[in-house]
Amino acid sequence: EDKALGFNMVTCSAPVNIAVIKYWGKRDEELILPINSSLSVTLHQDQLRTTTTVACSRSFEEDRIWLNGREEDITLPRLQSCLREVRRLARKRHSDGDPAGLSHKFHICSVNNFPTAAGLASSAAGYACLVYSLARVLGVEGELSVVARQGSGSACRSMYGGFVQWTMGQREDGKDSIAQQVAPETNWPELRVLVLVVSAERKLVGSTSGMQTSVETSSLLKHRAECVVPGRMEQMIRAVKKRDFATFAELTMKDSNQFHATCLDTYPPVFYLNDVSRRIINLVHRYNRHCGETRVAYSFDAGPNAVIFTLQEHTAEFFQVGGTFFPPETNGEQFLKGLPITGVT
Ligand code: 2P0
Repeated sequence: EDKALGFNMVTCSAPVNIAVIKYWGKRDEELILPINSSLSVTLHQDQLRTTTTVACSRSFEEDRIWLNGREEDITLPRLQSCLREVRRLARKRHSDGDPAGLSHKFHICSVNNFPTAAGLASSAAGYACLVYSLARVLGVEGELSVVARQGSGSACRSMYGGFVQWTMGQREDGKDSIAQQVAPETNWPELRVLVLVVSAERKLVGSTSGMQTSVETSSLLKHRAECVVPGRMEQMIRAVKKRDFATFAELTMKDSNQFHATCLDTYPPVFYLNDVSRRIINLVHRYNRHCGETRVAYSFDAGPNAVIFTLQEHTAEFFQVGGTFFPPETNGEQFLKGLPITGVT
């Protein structure tokens, strides 16, 4: 902070979250209000994360943003929503005193330590980090998941660590569509998350347009939102609190599968899984069957990359079965193709 120059700067980082009960479909595109609640696991800060530096100064002429070193368009409506909402909260908070740099403009630099838009929840970590950094630089505290949600739906869940639910809410203004922690990560220290990078390419159909087409055309999605997810949310929260891995794993895999089924039920259909993804699915089921209990679960988002959930005690064995570890910076496609990943007998 440099008061003379009116210059303030903060750097924050936010991790990616992986949904085990998936968000897919909006009832309000502008406010980003979902058609169903969802639940996720926030990864550890030193895994997949976004780091954002926000500088705010009177000497800046306009708001500007750089993503991974490249300047991007600040007029993007979702970016503008976040800037507007954080400034509004700052005005409310400082109405009685120091305007805390409200006449200032922002320069924002954001970097991911993993491939952007490859279906690895880059927008979740990105918008969570943006909103948190803006709030910090303006001295705003309190409930911020409502603001992060307006950047990207899944971003509201990255505002908290551990196990997080995003309640869909009932209100038209979205004030009750917020994220809350269900249990801290310390509730289940043995849980492990492995990300298998099958492809680091940008996805063909973005989540926003994919889910829009699903809402318009898929009757399975409507059934899922109304009849399946409410019960699954309750079961999942119970499983997390009890550390019941078998139930957690089964619900996680079924929910991932139903999400991809709604993509296939979308017209025209959207394909996110590829042959490698399907081989991983088979491997996990064969492995669990071979063990006589559910030790490993998979989950896939809007891309072919696999997220594996298991417990500490089974991690080493599953690595061995899978053949090797797939670090996020490698090209998993080449890596995986050469592996005997269906070699469980
Ligand atoms: C999720 N996904 O719950 C689900 C599962 C992808 C599959 O949230 O339009 O990038 O920005 O609200 O949050 C991806 O959707 O979409 C997503 P927007 P978002 O994690």
